[in-house]
Amino acid sequence: MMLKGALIGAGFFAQNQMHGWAGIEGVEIVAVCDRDPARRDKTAARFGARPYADAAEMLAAEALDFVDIATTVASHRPLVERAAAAGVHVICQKPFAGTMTDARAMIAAVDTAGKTLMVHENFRWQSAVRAAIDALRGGAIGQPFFGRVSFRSGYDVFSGQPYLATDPRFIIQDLGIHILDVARALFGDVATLSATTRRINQGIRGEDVATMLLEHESGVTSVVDCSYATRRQPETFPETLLEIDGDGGTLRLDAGYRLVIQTAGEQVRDVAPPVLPWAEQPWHNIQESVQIIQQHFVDCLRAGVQPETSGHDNLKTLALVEAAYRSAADRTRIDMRAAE
Ligand code: NAD
Ligand code: 89V
Repeated sequence: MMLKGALIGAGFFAQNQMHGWAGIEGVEIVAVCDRDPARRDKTAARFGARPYADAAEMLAAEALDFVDIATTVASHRPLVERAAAAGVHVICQKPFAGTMTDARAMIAAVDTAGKTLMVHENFRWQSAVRAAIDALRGGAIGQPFFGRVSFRSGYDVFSGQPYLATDPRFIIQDLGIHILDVARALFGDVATLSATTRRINQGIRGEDVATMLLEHESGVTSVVDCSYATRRQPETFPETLLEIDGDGGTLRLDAGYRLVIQTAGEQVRDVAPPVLPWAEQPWHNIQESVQIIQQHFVDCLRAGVQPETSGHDNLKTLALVEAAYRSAADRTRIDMRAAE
């Protein structure tokens, strides 16, 4: 059966989501909603969907199976609650919520409606990152005991996403959230977290460097380090680099999408993502993961199972974000069992 969806928020990143949907069998995006007339009309015309200025009007007029919310965080709660009241499944972009209270309210609304809620937390679905996750889960280096999950760049993200320069919170809320989620996908849930933050670029409002130390319930200690103030060659945006030690060997995801596994011998794999026909370097890595997470959502709906990054799951990633800001401000180590 064809699934009918609608996009809410037709801005910078949503174009990738529309391209992604166009490549997924059995899904049709029939409507596009944005308050900005130029954005909604352009996106609707480009992808052959009906344009709407108002989400409530669209939900009343269209017979939808799901909505894909691609607005920034401030509008997520009213939009998710409205979609839940209309009885449709929901995908919502990260950061899912600005507070744990908002996150819990959205989860409860969709649960009450008996529908599925997935947070568009796509970094763990990047094919290179997924190759590392699969190798680790498959026991390639035995039991891991140390991990570094690292994203360091000097790329100008502000021209495409100007709000990143003016929001009071920057790198942990926007990017660290992905990297913390990858650490959870690799090493499991977190027992304690401590963090430091810095602002190197004085032209922005929030922090652009964050270094976090995580003790996982599995016994792994990981360092999650993020920077948009790192000028180096090669510029690795938007690659997440990994360094993992296990009792049977080491695994690295190196710059240039090189997966290196050293045990008795060495195995080197090129895990570079394809550049999809609509994608462009260097964003192709993220763009491919959009289509992969969308396919995961559709597969889960059809199978009647929860997506990996369901609302409930994402609460744990959001709690790490909150804990990192608190730890950096108070210079304390946060016990996550008390923080969720
Ligand atoms: P944007 O500002 O370019 O686009 C958001 C659009 O939503 C705007 O056109 C705005 O008019 C519209 N909008 C806002 N409230 C609305 C409402 N109530 N009803 C209808 N339309 C509304 O933002 P962006 O850069 O595209 O980012 C959107 C989200 O995507 C952010 O949460 C961002 O963090 C996330 N993002 C995710 C990734 C990723 O890889 N997962 C990458 C980039 C951005
Ligand atoms: O993926 C994201 O959420 C983007 C960026 C890579 C720029 O941080 O906002």
